[in-house]
Amino acid sequence: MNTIKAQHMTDIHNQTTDKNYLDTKMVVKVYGPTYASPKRVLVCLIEKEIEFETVDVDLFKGEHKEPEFLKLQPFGSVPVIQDGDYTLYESRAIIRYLAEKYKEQGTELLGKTIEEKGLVEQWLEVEAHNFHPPLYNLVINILFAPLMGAPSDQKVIEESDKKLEKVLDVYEERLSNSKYLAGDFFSLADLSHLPFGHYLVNQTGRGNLVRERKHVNAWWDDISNRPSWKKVLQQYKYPV
Ligand SMILES: N[C@@H](CCC(=O)N[C@@H](CS)C(=O)NCC(=O)O)C(=O)O
Repeated sequence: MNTIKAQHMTDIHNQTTDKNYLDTKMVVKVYGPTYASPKRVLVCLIEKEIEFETVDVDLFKGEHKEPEFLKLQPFGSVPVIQDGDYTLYESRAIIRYLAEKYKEQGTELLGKTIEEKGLVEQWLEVEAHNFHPPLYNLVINILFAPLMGAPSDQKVIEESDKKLEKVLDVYEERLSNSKYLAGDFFSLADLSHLPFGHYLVNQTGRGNLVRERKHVNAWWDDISNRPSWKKVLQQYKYPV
């Protein structure tokens, strides 16, 4: 990771690469900001108004498999965060940690009552286990395989399309009854859909899966137009 470029973000708006400032002030450090899963963490940090800096990790050069990086994340994937001497990986674990640790500031993302919190957790799990896997397969086979000179698996693409459509039918039903997934408030559950939802709508040629479902479409327009997400898109370009 010799090519690491540290960027410090102050109060969302101002970026500086002032090394002295970095040395004196301890802020949350996020590894791999250009990739999708780390963007789950970035948008959460911005919603929570937490100061952070980013460290580039080039997956195409294999930097995530280097010994130095594996000390932080033994499975060799991004994101990882360092909050002082505390290290954490797995993007959904990280956003839960940040939302809880900084619950007094920024957007409330966990829900207020036990029932709300339960629904936030439920839909976070749905995102991870129902929405994400077929979409991840589409992203790998449609976007990344050609980039790496690897063949795309048509069978996987077809199966993933079918699975994702069924998942989105459930979302349509849910979102016809509440503005956001866990209720009438934006939460971690909605936020968690942004990085790969962006690929779905804009990069895979499957925007219609969202657009043709009235309530899913309105929900996507709402969450993807949040200033926090727009800032992430503007400042940390996707590799594809
Ligand atoms: N479950 C992990 C998945 C992270 C993940 O898939 N990261 C991708 C980038 S979006 C990655 O590092 N891929 C390279 C690899 O796993 O070798 C999380 O949510 O943090």
